[in-house]
Amino acid sequence: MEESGTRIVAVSNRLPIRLVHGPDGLEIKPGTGGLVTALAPVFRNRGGVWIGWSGGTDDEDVAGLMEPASREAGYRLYPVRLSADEVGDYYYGFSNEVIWPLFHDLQTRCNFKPRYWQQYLKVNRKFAEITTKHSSETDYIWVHDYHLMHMAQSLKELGTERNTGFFLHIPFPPEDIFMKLPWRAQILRALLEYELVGFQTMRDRKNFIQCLRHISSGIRISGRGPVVTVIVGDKRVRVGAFPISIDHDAFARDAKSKKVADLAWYLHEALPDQQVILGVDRLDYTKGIPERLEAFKDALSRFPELQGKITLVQVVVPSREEVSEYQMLREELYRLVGEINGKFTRSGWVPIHYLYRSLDRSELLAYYRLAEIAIITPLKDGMNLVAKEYCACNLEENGVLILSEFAGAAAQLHRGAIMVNPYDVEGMSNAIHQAFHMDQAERHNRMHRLREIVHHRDIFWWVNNFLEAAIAKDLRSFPAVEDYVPEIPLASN
Ligand code: ADQ
Repeated sequence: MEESGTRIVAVSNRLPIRLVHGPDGLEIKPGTGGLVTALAPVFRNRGGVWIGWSGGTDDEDVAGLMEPASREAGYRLYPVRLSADEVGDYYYGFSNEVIWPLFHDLQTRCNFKPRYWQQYLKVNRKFAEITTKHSSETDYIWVHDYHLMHMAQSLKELGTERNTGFFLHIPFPPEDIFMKLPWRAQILRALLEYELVGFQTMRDRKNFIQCLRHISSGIRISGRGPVVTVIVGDKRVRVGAFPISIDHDAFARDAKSKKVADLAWYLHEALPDQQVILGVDRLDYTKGIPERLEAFKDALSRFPELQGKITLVQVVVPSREEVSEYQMLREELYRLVGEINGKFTRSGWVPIHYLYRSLDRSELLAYYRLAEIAIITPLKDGMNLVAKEYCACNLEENGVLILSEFAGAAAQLHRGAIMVNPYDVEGMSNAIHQAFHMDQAERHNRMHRLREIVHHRDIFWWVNNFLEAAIAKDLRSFPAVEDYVPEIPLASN
């Protein structure tokens, strides 16, 4: 690959922006998240490109808004326009009713409609066409997540020669679950069309390689360590584990700000003489929220000394609300919170404070800072960034992290956290009791260890690792800009 001219072309289902209906019509607002923060400096210096769906349907004309947005961002944004049918069958259908539940080991929630698969292929091809149009042979095409597993193959079908890499943000399931997928062989073969396939953990990488043995008896593995080469017939594909992370320093710095510190103090003042136990999740059945509420109820019953002394602050961010399963989960959570609060509330103490909304960054960081305990218990999760964000913001190093064994983050954080099985209600309830009584010395030892890991293995480490495996380059090849702001400042802001 030509060294001096390499641009990175990121391709993901969604562009790093949000469309909002303002008083003057449709407006573009910046997206947030670790990926944008990490990739933006690379793009601004090397003229990178980001391709993705804007979030609207094609009756909304977003193309005109992209020009000023790209100018401001310092890199190009190209929208993929999707029709309402495509959004229905490719996004809500195949991506979220087939791959999402299956890859989180919840196969009974899958809806294997053949129509979804056809639309998935069609939309992956559409992404490939737009990528072909807006990239050249010297570019590196970095494709993100389960919506676009077929894209490298679509590029080849179009005759487009590109160096391509793929990163899966969600888990890769064990073979006995993956093999339920009617299109299992097509998906595996499509993934082998990438030059590099990245997973969150070694467990995911192992599952993928085991599944490959089903489509080819003669696969060979060459190399050792987190990135190996898999040889299947005449194909050689690099396959690696790259645990994603956060911009640790930005979280720690912002958590230290006066605004966050004041807010944290103010919020905790309203809960005097209590330990706050914090849960923060997107509304999703994979996050294990009902099981966690049951565990909290069990802890209040079996360990009555906790009553009046501990408050669960559960933040749930609305997500995929158009889908009936998510509406049912929302109702179930309201019912459970009502039941527990109805049973235990007494004058001056409400056991669960339930926040069903998106928080702004200061408010989220204030909750991270003030909570004595964080409880993060997904049934399965690719990584779980909330766990890392909590540690980064725990400046006093006196918080306790209760973490599910089935979060990808467990592979890195298991030594400092209290590990739990999210299906084991009594086990989680015991963990709450243990965290509540943990002395300061043990809290400090554990949290110090956790923060070291999150500090050293941050989002820049992750981008470096992936790029080194992909194109033998790291972020130093893309010089930093003085005025870099870790958000896309868009004209319409
Ligand atoms: P998610 O399933 O979305 O991501 P997670 O990793 O926890 O899960 O990220 C959630 C993000 O939302 C966090 O960065 C958090 O700060 C933010 N957030 C949470 N609550 C919020 C609130 N109330 N207001 C505002 N923001 C809030 C998928 C995979 C994960 C994987 C990531 C990254 O499912 O397993 O870790 O991608 O690869």
